Amino acid sequence: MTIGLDWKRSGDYEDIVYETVEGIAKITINRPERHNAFRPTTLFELRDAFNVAQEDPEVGVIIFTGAGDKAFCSGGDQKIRGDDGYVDDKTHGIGRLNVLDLQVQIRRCPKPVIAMVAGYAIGGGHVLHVCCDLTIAADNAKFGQTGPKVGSFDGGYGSWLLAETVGLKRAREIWYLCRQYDAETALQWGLVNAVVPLERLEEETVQWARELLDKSPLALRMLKGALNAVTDGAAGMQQFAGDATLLYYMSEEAQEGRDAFKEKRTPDFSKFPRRP
Ligand code: S0N
Repeated sequence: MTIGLDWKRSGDYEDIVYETVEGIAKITINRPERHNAFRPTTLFELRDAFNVAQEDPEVGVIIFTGAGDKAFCSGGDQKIRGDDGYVDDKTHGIGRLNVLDLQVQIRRCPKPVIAMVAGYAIGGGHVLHVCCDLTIAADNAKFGQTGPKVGSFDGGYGSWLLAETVGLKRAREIWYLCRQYDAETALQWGLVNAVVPLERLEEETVQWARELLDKSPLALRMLKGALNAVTDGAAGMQQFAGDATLLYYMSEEAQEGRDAFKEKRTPDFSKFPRRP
């Protein structure tokens, strides 16, 4: 499944692997013995790794995946689920539902995030791929929700972003019936962008990443913000407005205001057009 790229590993993580090559960051959940189910520690580390990738000016695209070819992620680790969320040695005995923070972080990351899915993307793991910008699936991928079977549900992105992606009727079917869907069905439903043989999964995903790296990073940033803003309401508009301010800061017109303040003079905006 891996191709001959010289991935450089960094970070001191227990549950995940962080690697970079040629402007691409790859973040891998590394708990194959539990089909890459996440526990609070996994999510703390994922949040850190996504932050590292976002802050690294060399990184233009993030690939999010799971170790091995059996699962992308099987959701919350049911074996450490307590009575008020998930508990491990990093949670001070308090149950956590901290996958929600990661979902928001993926949405707000201004760089494209590609889910690279081999095997199961199930439960909270399915929601994570839905939150990613693009999904490339191996031909062995299986998709589905399990909430009503195992006593959980995701009424946030897991519900309405899924409905936006595949339509309301199909989102209801996926959640209510807890069936599993193969990669071809997911492709037909618009749940994934491409399906490739398992042995070509990383090669294809890296190819998509390289194509993204050839594009204007600011245009991609604005498009991601625009496409998310409709679903994310005020929070999405706040991010999009922040990006508009960033673009304005980069203009001579805004810089005239800054320079005039620093030079203790009246700003001269007369040379800037009053655009129709
Ligand atoms: C994926 C399934 C269908 C694969 O079946 P298969 O191929 O028969 O393999 P298994 O033998 O079942 O699995 C192999 C080993 O992996 C362990 N394992 C698999 N999944 C999990 C898991 N989620 N947690 C812990 N362990 C897991 C198996 O137990 C087995 O190991 P051994 O043999 O040692 O026991 C099948 O495995 C399956 O159905 N898995 C469970 C899928 C599931 O129900 N996931 C949880 C769904 N719920 C969530 O994700 C919570 C939602 C959520 O995160 C959330 C939403 C909104 C707000 C907050 C939250 C939050 O919780 O934070």
